Amino acid sequence: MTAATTWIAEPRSFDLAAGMLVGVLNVTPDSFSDGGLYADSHEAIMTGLELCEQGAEMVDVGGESTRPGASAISADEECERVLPVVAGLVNSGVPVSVDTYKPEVAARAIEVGADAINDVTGFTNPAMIELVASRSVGAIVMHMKGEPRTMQANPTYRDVVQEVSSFLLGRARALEAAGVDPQSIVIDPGFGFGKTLEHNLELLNRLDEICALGYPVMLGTSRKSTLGEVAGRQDPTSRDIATATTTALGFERGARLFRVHNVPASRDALRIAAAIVDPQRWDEWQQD
Ligand code: HH2
Repeated sequence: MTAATTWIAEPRSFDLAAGMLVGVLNVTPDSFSDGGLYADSHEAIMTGLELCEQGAEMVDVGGESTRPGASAISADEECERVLPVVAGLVNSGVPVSVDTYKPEVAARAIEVGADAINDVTGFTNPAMIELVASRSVGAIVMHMKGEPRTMQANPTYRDVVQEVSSFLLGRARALEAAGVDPQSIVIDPGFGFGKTLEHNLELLNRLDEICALGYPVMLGTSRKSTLGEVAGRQDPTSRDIATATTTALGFERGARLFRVHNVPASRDALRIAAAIVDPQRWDEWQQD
């Protein structure tokens, strides 16, 4: 089955044919690569706008780190961090997804205009399913084995691609059964979430199998430790070339959404990959 080439129903629809970059904006004190960067909401909003000027079509705002070992915060605290930024970006015309697994946070983010909810727990909470079913927002369904506090303690799979695929398909079907428009669903293998380096590489290599499930696939490799280990880069901010490489290879294997911290690097990678994979696209760009 070939994956859909648009995401979310009109009028919020995104054309995915040439790929779509989603800029990461973490308003947390402790995210692994961009934690503690913003003194206030205004600064965060300015960064979100810059991500869009650089080529992101959506900004993913997160208020709680999910890095290995991170601990959870309350919904109120998360709302305090996230809502002013979501509202500021929405009011400036920027499409926003909110990275949360908490129904209270998701509901309030939708009230202030969020276009999509990015749930790293894969909508395993029925309240999250109900919420996206009752509003016409996008749903990003991610696979995670375990929970952030313990997920990297020796994760094991019989076949990582099969296990991740069947989880994602099951969650997507559950969303559809609850009334979510299939066109609103994106799936994400959850690079680095309860996976070893070998699992992450295998997921990337066999990404076409996940794309064959028929939903648009998001890739969230940006600056993650597997890339650091393979490329020999300790500092997460030095992993943007490695990230862009996975953007190009991921596009070639069928992924269409890329959640990245550094937009310019992946923007170039995506453009080159799209021009190679789809020469007609390149003809169209030349005529623009
Ligand atoms: N990765 C992170 C957070 N949210 N969402 C999706 N859909 N896919 C991902 O791979 C993904 C995600 C972790 O990265 P980051 O937000 O940069 O760090 P932290 O969790 O420390 O805030």
